[in-house]
This record gives sequence, C-alpha cells and structure tokens, in this order.
Amino acid sequence: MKKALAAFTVAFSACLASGVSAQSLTVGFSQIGSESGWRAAETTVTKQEAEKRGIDLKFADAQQKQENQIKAIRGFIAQGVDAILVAPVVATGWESVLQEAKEEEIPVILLDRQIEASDDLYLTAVTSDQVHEGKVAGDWLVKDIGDKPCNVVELQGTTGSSPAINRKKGFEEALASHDNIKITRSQTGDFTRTKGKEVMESFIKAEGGGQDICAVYAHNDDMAVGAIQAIKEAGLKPGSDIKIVSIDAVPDIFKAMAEGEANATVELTPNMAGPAFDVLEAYLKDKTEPPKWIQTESKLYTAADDPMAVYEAKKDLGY
Ligand code: GZL
Repeated sequence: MKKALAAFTVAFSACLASGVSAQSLTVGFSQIGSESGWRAAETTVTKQEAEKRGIDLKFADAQQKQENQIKAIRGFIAQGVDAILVAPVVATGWESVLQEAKEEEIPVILLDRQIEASDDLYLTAVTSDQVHEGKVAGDWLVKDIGDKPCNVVELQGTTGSSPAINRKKGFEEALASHDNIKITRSQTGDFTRTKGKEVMESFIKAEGGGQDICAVYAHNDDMAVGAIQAIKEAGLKPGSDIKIVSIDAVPDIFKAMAEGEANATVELTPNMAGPAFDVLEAYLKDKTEPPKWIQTESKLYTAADDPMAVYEAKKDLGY
C-alpha cells in the first residue's frame, strides 16, 4: 500500500506541478450517525464540501456505535483511500485502528469531537472549544438568574464523548463562584430529542412536578427541544417557569425562542469538513503540516437576536 500511495503522491504532485487538474481524491468519512439535527447538517455540509472539491467521499453511518466506526475505518484502509475523516463517537478506544491507518500512511482528520490518544495518530482535529461552549452557556445563566436561588437540571450528551465531558466541565466552571445556582440532577439524554424528553420527564417526576426546577442546561438543542415538550406536558412554561439553555444553534431552537419557550443557545458550525479538506489538500500536495487543532467559533444567541430571522437563515441548511 505504501508503494501505491507513494506513486499516487508523486503522480498527484506532478499533476499539480504541471497545472493539470488534480486527480480526484477518495476520502472515507466515518460519521457517528444521525442522532440530532446538527449531525444531519454536518453530514449534508460534508458531502457538499466534498462535491465542491471533486472529492469522491465514501460515507459510513455508524448508528452511534464505536465498533461500526472502527469497522468502517478498517474498510477504508483496505480500499486504499487517500484520507479518512472520523467524527469519534467517544473519546477512547481509537489507538489501534488509527495506528493501522498510520502504518498505511493514510492521514486521518478528526471532525467535531476530540479523542484521548497521541496526536501523532491524526493529522488534525477540527472542533469547537467544547469547554468554552459550556462556559458561555453557564455564564449566560449566571447573568440571567442573578442572586436568586436556582436548581438546574442537566441533560448530558453521549456518555464518554468529548462534548459531554467538556461541556459539563465548562458549565460547572461558570457556576463555580455562584453558590445560589446548583446542578441538582444530571443524566445523559444521548444527544437525542426522544431521550431528552424521557429524562426531563423523570426529572420533573422526581422533583414533585418540576416547580422547584429553575433551569435546564442541555448539551445540545435536540435534547432541549425534547425537554421543552416534557415541561409543557407537565403544565409548566418552558422559557419562563424553567429557563432553557443549550448548544448547537439548530433552526428549531430559534423557533422555540421566538415562541418564548427557549432562552439561549451557543452556535456550533456544521462545516468542519471545509477546513479539513483545505488542510488535507495542502498536506497531500506538499506535506504541509496543519496545526493539530483547528478551532471553530462559538457564538451565543438569545431571544434578543431576532430568532425568527436566524431560523429563516438556517432552515434550509440540511438540519
Ligand atoms: C459536538 C457534536 C455533538 C452536537 C450534537 O461537537 O459532536 O454531537 O452538539 C451531536 O448535536 O449529536
């Protein structure tokens, strides 16, 4: 495989040097699944970015199972793809399969989630600063609540995933010097609307109807939308009786904001693939080494930011 890749690299560089259009790259993409609106948008945008560049994208949906991702990555290696994109469902357990890709000199780029492994196992990671996202969400709640006592319930993302670990950490940092605001219940809703609703129903039941719950912090908007449904079915008003703060900035959270049923979200771009493909082409052309982390922006949106206009701007972007 190394010889074939070396030959390809020479031919590819020669093409580029001669100005002939580059032979199209074949890139494998191991996607987590379609658990949320944001994930669906990330898949849509990744396919669009590949098409724009004439990249042949081999797509594999893992249905949120790490073993399916590992199988897909091994399949890409066997196919002899030029590079592999992976959105790692959890942070651990990647060393061995990434070592196999390294031995075949197939560059790997992480999208939207980090892993706990040596960074020589991947070319770069294109992600947001997830601790910062949690801090922005927590800082908003601190500002909104002031000195009032506030019991917060937390809907965590997928257990063991870098966003779940980091968004929890950042939110707790924001609350650290505000003893009046406490996280009283915290459980995973696996980033889905269905589980977000189920867990919120259990929180409301456990808290004797939910009157003592002051706010929900959801690690993504889809779980927040599920929680909003549960709060309404319990006869309470989301957005006022219980404040709603979450992350992703998907269209439906802006619809909820416009109806006064959600309060704040932190934006996560679904376009991690654009920056990934750019550095990959530069690397394959002349081995230009990218930074090990390409950080994407995190912007706070609240009901003061014309939510229906934001909804209209986002609604056709593949969420
Ligand atoms: C975070 C990303 C998360 C989104 C969720 O970078 O991995 O996964 O916040 C998605 O919507 O399920």
